Amino acid sequence: MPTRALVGLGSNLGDRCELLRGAVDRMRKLGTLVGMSSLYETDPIGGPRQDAFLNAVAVLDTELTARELLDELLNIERDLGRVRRERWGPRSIDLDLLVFGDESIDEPGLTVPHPRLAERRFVLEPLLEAFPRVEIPGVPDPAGALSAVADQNVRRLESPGVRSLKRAMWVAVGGLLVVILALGLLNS
Ligand code: A4P
Ligand code: MG
Repeated sequence: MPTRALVGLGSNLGDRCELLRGAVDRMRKLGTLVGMSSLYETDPIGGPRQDAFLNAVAVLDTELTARELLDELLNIERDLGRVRRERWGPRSIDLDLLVFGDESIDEPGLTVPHPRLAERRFVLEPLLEAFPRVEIPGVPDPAGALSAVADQNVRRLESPGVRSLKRAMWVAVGGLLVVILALGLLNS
């Protein structure tokens, strides 16, 4: 029986989009990817002055244990060239195990649910988009927690697919208006 895991992805160094894509591709080998939020551009929380992050949340059904999954996520970070300098400093890729089924774990090197997730809009907003009915041990009201951090700045980015669909729609609407206008002129 697989466990549903929520994984937070973040990047504010290098080609952020490509790094997140690389991480998601590698995560497909760890189970079944059953959901993915949009990408969010987010103001950095904590740490030194640094560039904006791209954040997202993935929903993964996995047969791994929480410890095995975290080890694999740390391997992916290494694979993608993550270098650890200062805490909360800029990073090419950060993969956090946010939630692991209904498990509460507090061991050396592994705390689940992620201890700071309820204070962070860059986590809660994509998480609730990817898995609206999520139940988080210790966070009885995730939507309420999200309202409490509404002052943190995050911006949902449209996927290229949605963007080109909208562009095509506007072109079609524009074309229709031109035809209606031309018919009106012909009839007058
Ligand atoms: N670790 C323990 N539990 C976990 C878990 N559930 N998931 C250990 C992931 N790692 C876990 O992590 C340090 C160690 O935490 C790991 O070796 C693992 O054994 P790290 O990634 O090296 O250090 P870090 O990320 O700098 O520290 P920390 O405290 O995990 O930072 P956070 O809380 O992840 O915050 N602002 C925006 N807008 N977007 C961001 O993505 N990220 C951070 C980092 C700060 N501000 C941000 C963002
Ligand atoms: Mg981390």
